[in-house]
Amino acid sequence: MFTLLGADRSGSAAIEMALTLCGAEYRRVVASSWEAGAGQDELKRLNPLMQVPTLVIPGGVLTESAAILTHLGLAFPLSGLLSQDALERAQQLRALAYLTSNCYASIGLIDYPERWLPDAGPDQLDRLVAGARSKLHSQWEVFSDVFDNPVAWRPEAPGAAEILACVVSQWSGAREHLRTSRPEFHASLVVVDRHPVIKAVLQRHGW
Ligand SMILES: N[C@@H](CCC(=O)N[C@@H](CS)C(=O)NCC(=O)O)C(=O)O
Repeated sequence: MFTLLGADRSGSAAIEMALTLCGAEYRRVVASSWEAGAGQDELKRLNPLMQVPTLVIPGGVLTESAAILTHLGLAFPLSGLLSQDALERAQQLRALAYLTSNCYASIGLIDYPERWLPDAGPDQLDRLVAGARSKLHSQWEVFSDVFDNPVAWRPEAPGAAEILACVVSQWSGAREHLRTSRPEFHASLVVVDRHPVIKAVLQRHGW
């Protein structure tokens, strides 16, 4: 039994998708840094950064989406989250690391610019957000150029990388940007969206 701390329209949606593909039982606890309550106190205890997704696994706590998805892929080899082929899996792990260290990190800057520039005024913060948003969109273009190939990207049979890309691309205008700048990749994300497990979670989150 797993316990997933998360919130609507947050990155915890990707872990819900993954846990469902694993056939794993889990309990959801509504928790986030932006909503006070019992869940937030629990989150603070488990993850000093107070970020979701945070997953309680038998014997420990996991944070960081790439680590959570990799752990689930290894623990549930039949889930299809990670390929059994070493070369394909290497590209999938690269995609997960790319998504979290580039795209997801830019979202943190866009959402909380004051954490990077604590003394800045509103104009400077607006400029930082605009710059981070433009950087995010170029990071998505590079993701499409590098990973949209048959070894790394399987929209018809989504695994960990497709799931995380599906969720992280919901934010900060990424889908709208890709629709015009990388239409084929955008169309492949729509294929991921239509997978029954993914579609159900997207709907539950109001996407
Ligand atoms: N590096 C983390 C980032 C997680 C993250 O930034 N989560 C957001 C929600 S989507 C969050 O909890 N932000 C609240 C905060 O930073 O205060 C991961 O890969 O899972």
